[in-house]
Amino acid sequence: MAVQRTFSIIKPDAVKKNVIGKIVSRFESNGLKVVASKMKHLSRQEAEGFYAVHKDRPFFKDLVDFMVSGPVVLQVLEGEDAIAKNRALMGATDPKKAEPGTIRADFAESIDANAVHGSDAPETAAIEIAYFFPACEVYAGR
Ligand code: IDP
Repeated sequence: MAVQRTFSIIKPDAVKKNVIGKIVSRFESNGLKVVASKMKHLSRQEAEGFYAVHKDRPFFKDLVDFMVSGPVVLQVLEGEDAIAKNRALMGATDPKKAEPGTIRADFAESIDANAVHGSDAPETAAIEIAYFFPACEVYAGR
């Protein structure tokens, strides 16, 4: 499997819980390297644009309200099979269904406040990375 990049968000609930380091440590100890990182309080427009694919879903407004409720950590992770690896480390969307030992099982409260986002495919990873990071802020191959 080739080296890939994926986009990660540590969501407002996990930032409020003070577990940024614990989550990043899971990435690093599982072969994912942080190649871009910044903390940001998303505007409503940024959150709506990021989750535009869900705009017709009943949970869209709650999702956007939650994503603008506090600062988040935006990151690009790089490594072998990074997209699937990150999704495995995150666990299922609903923390009640997430495997023990996954980030969501350990740090998330609910399907709304579920600690992390991770890209689900190479195409979405490329779009999501470019949405928040200009190429000059991604330190690949360091
Ligand atoms: P993912 O984050 O595991 O990829 P998606 O289906 O892409 O899950 O959904 C994006 C986000 O929308 C989820 O992480 C979660 O915060 C929220 N979400 C998804 N489904 C529901 C739901 O049924 N109720 C409330 N929020 C949801």
